[in-house]
Amino acid sequence: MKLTSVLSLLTAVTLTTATPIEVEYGNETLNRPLIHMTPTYGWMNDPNGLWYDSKEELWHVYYQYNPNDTVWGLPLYWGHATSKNLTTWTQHDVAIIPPANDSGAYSGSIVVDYNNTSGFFTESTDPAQRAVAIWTYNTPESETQYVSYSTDGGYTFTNYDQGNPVLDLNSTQFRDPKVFWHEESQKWILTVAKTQQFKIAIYSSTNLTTWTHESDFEREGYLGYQYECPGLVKLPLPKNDTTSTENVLSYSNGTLVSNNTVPAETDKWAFFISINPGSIQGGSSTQYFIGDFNGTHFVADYPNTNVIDLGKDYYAMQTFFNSPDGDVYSIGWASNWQYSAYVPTDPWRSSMSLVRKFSLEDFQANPETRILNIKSTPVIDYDVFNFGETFAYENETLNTNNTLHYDLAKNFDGLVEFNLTFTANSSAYGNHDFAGLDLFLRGDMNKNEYLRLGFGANAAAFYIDRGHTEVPFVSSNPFFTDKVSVNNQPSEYVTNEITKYKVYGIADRNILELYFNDGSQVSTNTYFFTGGNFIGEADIEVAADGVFEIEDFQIRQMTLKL
Ligand SMILES: *[C@@H]1O[C@H](CO)[C@@H](O)[C@H](O)[C@H]1NC(C)=O
Ligand SMILES: *[C@@H]1O[C@H](CO)[C@@H](O)[C@H](O)[C@H]1NC(C)=O
Ligand SMILES: *[C@@H]1O[C@H](CO)[C@@H](O)[C@H](O)[C@H]1NC(C)=O
Ligand SMILES: *[C@@H]1O[C@H](CO)[C@@H](O)[C@H](O)[C@H]1NC(C)=O
Ligand SMILES: *[C@@H]1O[C@H](CO)[C@@H](O)[C@H](O)[C@H]1NC(C)=O
Ligand SMILES: *[C@@H]1O[C@H](CO)[C@@H](O)[C@H](O)[C@H]1NC(C)=O
Ligand SMILES: *[C@@H]1O[C@H](CO)[C@@H](O)[C@H](O)[C@H]1NC(C)=O
Ligand SMILES: *[C@@H]1O[C@H](CO)[C@@H](O)[C@H](O)[C@H]1NC(C)=O
Ligand SMILES: *[C@@H]1O[C@H](CO)[C@@H](O)[C@H](O)[C@H]1NC(C)=O
Ligand SMILES: *[C@@H]1O[C@H](CO)[C@@H](O)[C@H](O)[C@H]1NC(C)=O
Ligand SMILES: *[C@@H]1O[C@H](CO)[C@@H](O)[C@H](O)[C@H]1NC(C)=O
Ligand SMILES: CC(=O)N[C@H]1CO[C@H](CO)[C@@H](O)[C@@H]1O
Repeated sequence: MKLTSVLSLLTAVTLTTATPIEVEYGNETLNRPLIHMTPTYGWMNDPNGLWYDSKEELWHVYYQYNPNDTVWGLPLYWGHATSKNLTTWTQHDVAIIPPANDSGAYSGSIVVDYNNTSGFFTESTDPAQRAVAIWTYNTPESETQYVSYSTDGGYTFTNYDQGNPVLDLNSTQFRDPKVFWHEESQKWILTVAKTQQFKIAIYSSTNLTTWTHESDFEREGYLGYQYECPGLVKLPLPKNDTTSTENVLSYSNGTLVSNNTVPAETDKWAFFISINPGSIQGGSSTQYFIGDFNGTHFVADYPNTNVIDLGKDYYAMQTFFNSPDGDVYSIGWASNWQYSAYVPTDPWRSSMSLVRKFSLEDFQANPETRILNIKSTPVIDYDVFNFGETFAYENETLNTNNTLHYDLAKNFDGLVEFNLTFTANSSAYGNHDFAGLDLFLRGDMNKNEYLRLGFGANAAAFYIDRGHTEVPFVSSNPFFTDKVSVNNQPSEYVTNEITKYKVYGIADRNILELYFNDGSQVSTNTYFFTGGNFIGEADIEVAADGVFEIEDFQIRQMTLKL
């Protein structure tokens, strides 16, 4: 068919008025997550400036914040929250204020300048509280890097007016500086995105104000439309046997070696880059590379892209500066730019993920190949909760005629966690069967609203179906993917036919985090039920006989102690 005839066909179509996508508010304030940080009101996106104050033993989280609307807009501030326990959060006044109403204090990071390398501090500021923020000043003309410092433990900041901007490339696409202290070279290292050149520039400094360009990490992995929010962290390599220091696995050039004839590496560097739009999942996500950093250059061991969270709602991940013992803790923004402006919450929009601790593990990617993988462990302080009854089930083969039903609706507040360990027997189903194991988490007031989670043995994948709800946004927004899946590796190959899987899940009113095989893979997805319709029932069903054995299932409600 010629182009002209296509055009004439198109013009023949009668146009009708499109149905607008509407945001309908009901009882949404009832659905504010309990332990996923949200602003009290207004719009929130990227986490910024994560740091730990070792004097006050207090964790600080800042974030991209528009207090004047529930959608992104200028002026854009740094909102601020703190936590003692990384589980419940206290909101504070805005910390960084953009100098003009048509400008933004865009994403950036905070370091603790113990040694006063910047000269910003006097003896009156405790070394553990010498917080220096490096952030992007966005104006209609340019994006440049600004420095501000705090002498009151991170609540208010003073701009370094004599020296700002500290980096200016006369560019409108130059942002998201993340700074850390590189002990080996005794220098500050800054990674920053030249977003639309697909480059992460690496700079070094001795005083946080004069920066020397060292290298660019460019065009690696998945590109999408642009690179944002870089981050470089050191992680110790896993030990072969946690009970013995003798059996440390040896790695050489990123490859596991089974003898000690080559010097063992003790750690690796992970380089994080966020992509938006155009990520693998659609919209926004965060990828990473594992390799080495020598103070000037990062070199990846392998060119493959790894995705830190396989769900639809995890972006702009950052790590904390100065966490105890050098452990790596992170937070991601639990939304997706494809639909973040429309999600039905009010008077606030968006939550953060739970804090996660990262570690490297030797991961069985498939039966032939092991790779280094970042394992994510949720950080939850269980002292802050009261618990409902735990429903448990052990070592039973599930058949099509024995559905498990749990009535959880006692003491419920919309926060539920579960653990499920099961095996699947590949000799017990045929190619025509859909060998599925379903976990339904149903609303208590309206059981037609539910999450359907489960494992499809034929596809060796875990599915998440968040589409069964009466909230109009879920059915009307074409980007709010109702079904998401994770290519699910077994935690153990029990026999040739039998494989074992583990999943831990935590559902917090409108956000579900799933950790597979103790955190080898993670999937974070928001979901929306009618206000107040909190999860009150769970069912497990299977679609094929003799395939699945539940080795362990536990589920319980949690409420916050007052
Ligand atoms: C958790 O930390 C917050 C401060 O961020 C505090 O208000 C709360 O009492 C703590 N909860 C518990 C149970 O320790
Ligand atoms: C502070 O100075 C000490 C001693 O010179 C050095 O070991 C340490 O790495 C420095 N730390 C920072 C964050 O500057
Ligand atoms: C900055 O960039 C703009 C737009 O590309 C250009 O017109 C201007 O000359 C540049 N200014 C400098 C100082 O390089
Ligand atoms: C920061 O360090 C650079 C290079 O050593 C130096 O030229 C500059 O004057 C220093 N800045 C301040 C404010 O001390
Ligand atoms: C490390 O491995 C990569 C990929 O196999 C190879 O290209 C590179 O030459 C190796 N480097 C060293 C120092 O052995
Ligand atoms: C790990 O340790 C076990 C003994 O605990 C040993 O048999 C095995 O070879 C080690 N694996 C590697 C890769 O070093
Ligand atoms: C030990 O590992 C190195 C690197 O993989 C390899 O070249 C060497 O042949 C191995 N030696 C033995 C005795 O297996
Ligand atoms: C760091 O690595 C780069 C790339 O491999 C190399 O060119 C550079 O010389 C190294 N620098 C140091 C200080 O080792
Ligand atoms: C269930 O099976 C697991 C794995 O075979 C075993 O470790 C556990 O003791 C069993 N539990 C019960 C109650 O039989
Ligand atoms: C269904 O349940 C009955 C009674 O408990 C049992 O005898 C039968 O074996 C079950 N069916 C299958 C396929 O296991
Ligand atoms: C709002 O929540 C209350 C209490 O849970 C419930 O009775 C009411 O039906 C809800 N209203 C709407 C519009 O969902
Ligand atoms: C332009 C505008 O409305 N700015 C307001 C945004 O919110 C902050 C904090 O409440 C106000 O101080 C600004 O005036």
